[in-house]
Amino acid sequence: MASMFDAAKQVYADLGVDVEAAFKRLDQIAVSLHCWQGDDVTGFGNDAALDGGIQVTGNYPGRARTPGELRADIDMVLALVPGKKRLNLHSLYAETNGKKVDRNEILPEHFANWIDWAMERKVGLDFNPSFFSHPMLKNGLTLSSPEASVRKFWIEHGIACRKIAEVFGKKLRNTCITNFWVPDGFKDTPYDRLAPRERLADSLDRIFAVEINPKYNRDAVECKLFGIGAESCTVGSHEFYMGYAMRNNKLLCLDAGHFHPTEVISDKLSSCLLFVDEVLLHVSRGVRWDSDHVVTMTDELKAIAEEVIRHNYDKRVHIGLDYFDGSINRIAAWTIGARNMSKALLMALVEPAAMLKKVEKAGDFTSRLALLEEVKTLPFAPIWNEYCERCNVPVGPAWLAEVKKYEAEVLSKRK
Ligand code: RNT
Ligand code: ZN
Repeated sequence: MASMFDAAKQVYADLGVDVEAAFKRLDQIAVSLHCWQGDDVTGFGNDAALDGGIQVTGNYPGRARTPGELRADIDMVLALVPGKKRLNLHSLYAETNGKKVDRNEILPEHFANWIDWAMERKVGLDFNPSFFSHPMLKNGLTLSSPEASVRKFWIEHGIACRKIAEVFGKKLRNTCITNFWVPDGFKDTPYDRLAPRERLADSLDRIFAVEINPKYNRDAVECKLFGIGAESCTVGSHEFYMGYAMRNNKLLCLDAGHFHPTEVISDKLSSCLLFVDEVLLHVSRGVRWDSDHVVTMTDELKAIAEEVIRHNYDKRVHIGLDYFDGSINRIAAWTIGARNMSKALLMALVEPAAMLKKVEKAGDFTSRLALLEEVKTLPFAPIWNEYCERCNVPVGPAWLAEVKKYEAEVLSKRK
């Protein structure tokens, strides 16, 4: 194995690529694992079915049903994915000890177990208010509802979540990124598209008016093209949030599945980051619609990673995963997507950057195309395997055997 790595390393060195430097840089780039892949976005103590225009399909056995099961499953994923990781929680994952605590009343203490868990593993936490799967989502609207009482409830929820996030950041000494995604939209064509947008902006202003130290928490806003049952107009569209983030100094969240099918977020990064300081990514894979399929090694995934690496956005782009597949082993789904994200970053890190820059600058587009094509068949696998080995995670497909064992010993017993 070592000799294959050494040979591959030399191939890259001949192209001016420092593989050891690539490893070091990758060690510093965190990928935030979305807790909701483990239980089909169900959460705890929540009786409402998943709504808000998102959907999980499949009923593969072994879904995590309790906080303990979910944390055990995430531990499994942490042991299979190389590189730096964070955990992204939704407010749905509060632990209230069987007590009914409504969303506008959740407190940091309801996340005490998660904080302990994160502290022990030295992983940062990210957070999300949950504006769905709740009776106060009325006529498909929350923060943009015409009913003041509905808006008030969700504004309180947003504020409660930011206060929880602040505690995450403070206790873990690691800035939390809180993402606001609001499903609000219309199944059929509205007459007035402006008023709901004015109300959404106003509600967000009220949520963000509460001062939280940015050292502990920073907020992101996520746009969307459409959801199931909200096909004709989404209140929080791309233009809405691009404008909101720019004016209010928020992070812009770009979800790979939230645009027209031929539109890609990789191309948006260099534009958005000219005008907003930081971006949050929801790396996902939409198939025909925002279907949140497991992240695979697509051209777009590679392009997203390339944009981050080529423009040195390591600190300005926060990488999170966002998909939910209940049709296959959920731990495998998590692992495949997370390993692919990390792998795509490493691929981007070992591009012959200096050569590519040089030929492009010289206007030699022939060489640029030739090089970009040659790169595709360089001996990357031994480089990736070496990285996995150094991170103490399984090399190659060996992770799958561990998932199968866990399935036999743990998941299959969950009835
Ligand atoms: C929905 C958004 C949002 C959710 C999660 C669960 O379209 O992508 O990010 O997937 O918050
Ligand atoms: Zn998303």
